Amino acid sequence: MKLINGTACAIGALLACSAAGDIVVYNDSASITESGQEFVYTFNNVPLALSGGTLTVFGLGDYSIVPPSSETMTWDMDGIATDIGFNEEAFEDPNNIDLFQNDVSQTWAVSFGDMAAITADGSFTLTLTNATAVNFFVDQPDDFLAFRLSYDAIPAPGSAGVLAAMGLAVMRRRR
Ligand SMILES: [Ca+2]
Ligand SMILES: [Ca+2]
Ligand SMILES: [Ca+2]
Repeated sequence: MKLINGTACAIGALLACSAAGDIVVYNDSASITESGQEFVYTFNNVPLALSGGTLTVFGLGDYSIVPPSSETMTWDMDGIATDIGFNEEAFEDPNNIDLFQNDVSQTWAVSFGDMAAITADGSFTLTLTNATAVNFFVDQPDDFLAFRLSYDAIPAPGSAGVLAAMGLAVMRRRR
């Protein structure tokens, strides 16, 4: 799903709405299933970044920080930016971690340099991969993993920005 401008600003309480560019937001989510422990999202017609990005990954599942936990999630964008979650800030109560199911939410800042490199070719692929220790449990069908990426994009009339906007318009019409 793709949101632009006003919509993104309205729903993103944490987002600063800049007058300099267009805030673009990409988000999606998927259930954690027996075979679904890797989630690949590719976006095309992506406007060039004018700022660093903010990536939040959140979900519900068999994540833990209890040592020596290996119940982790790795995210990667185009092989350019990557990191591993979730740290103790991602848990509602780091001192009371459930063995099998926890709410998690962690936010990373992606540097301007990385965002510029990632968006330079007009597309990006975000991959979320659960460690093998993150189990699927039949009695936890509501387990999921989701993300939201936002950044300030160059509004470039007469150039790539317009082409990207046209692409978005086409995508929206197809819905
Ligand atoms: Ca566990
Ligand atoms: Ca790219
Ligand atoms: Ca486990």
